[in-house]
Amino acid sequence: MLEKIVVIGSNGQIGTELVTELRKIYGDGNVIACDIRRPDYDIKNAGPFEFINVLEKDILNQLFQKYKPTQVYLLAALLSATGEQNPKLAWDLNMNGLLNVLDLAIAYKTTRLYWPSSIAVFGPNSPKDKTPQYCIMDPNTVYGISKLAGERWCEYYFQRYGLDIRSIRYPGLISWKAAPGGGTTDYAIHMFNDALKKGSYQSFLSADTELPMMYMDDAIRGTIELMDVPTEKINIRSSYNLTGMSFTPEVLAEEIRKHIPHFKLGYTEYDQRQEIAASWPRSINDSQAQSDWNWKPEFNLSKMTADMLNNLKK
Ligand code: AKB
Repeated sequence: MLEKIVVIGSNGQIGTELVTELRKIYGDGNVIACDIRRPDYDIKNAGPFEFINVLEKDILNQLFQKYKPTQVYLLAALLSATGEQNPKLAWDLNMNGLLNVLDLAIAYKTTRLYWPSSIAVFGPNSPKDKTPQYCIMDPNTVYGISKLAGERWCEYYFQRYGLDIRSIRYPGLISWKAAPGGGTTDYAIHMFNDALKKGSYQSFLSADTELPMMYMDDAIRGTIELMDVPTEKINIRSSYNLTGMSFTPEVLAEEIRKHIPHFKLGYTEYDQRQEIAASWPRSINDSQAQSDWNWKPEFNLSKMTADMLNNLKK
């Protein structure tokens, strides 16, 4: 079947790399990049682009009408740190954006829908180590609340309308191609950039704050793999736990020092992002993804660090 793929939120950290990868697989003309902002990355002329605000349902309807997408990726969202600065907007965008797309996916018989969730669905009373797929979930950020509610809506649309929806609870994503967008785990990316530019970094998370992370190459590969898995193999319609590695700022700095021996790590005064990070898991159990669709990360801390520094240097 000829695929027509719409990616909403294509200019963000994930979208930038996902669109490039999907275009390699399905052809430039079959992947429609959509965002509220003009794209400023290298693929802007490679294929179709549409200005879309996911909250404008009429315009969104015209998009579905025009392309009749077989697959939709909905990436537009406010992340944890930015969400806390504007909780109502975060709820509106993350929740109503999803509901708009869910309805249109039903109306236009979209074959598959991808929507990302996050480790932010876990909260202070969730188990911190090897956090399982199912456990207490009491998120205390508006981002986490919206992702948990979104997961319930996804499962509801699957059960009630048979919509083939697939989702991953991303850990912190590390990448060099596009800037990260207002998350708590972004400190790690800033550390790489500052290590190269200044030889030092002031972390807003404390030395021993351990968080689950993943290199973008693994995240993109995992996402496309999940979308390709036969329907009957998907046992989770809320969102799959997934992880690549876990580390603290101190451990990441040690790894960076193997390449930049003079690198110095300092710490800032109190930052609200410390509280957000403290409410999240230290590590994730992704055994369900391993058994359902053979998930396996390719990047560990040392391979990721070498690749990040190598690419950022260029
Ligand atoms: C964030 O830090 O908000 C995101 C996430 C973990 O979903 N990177």
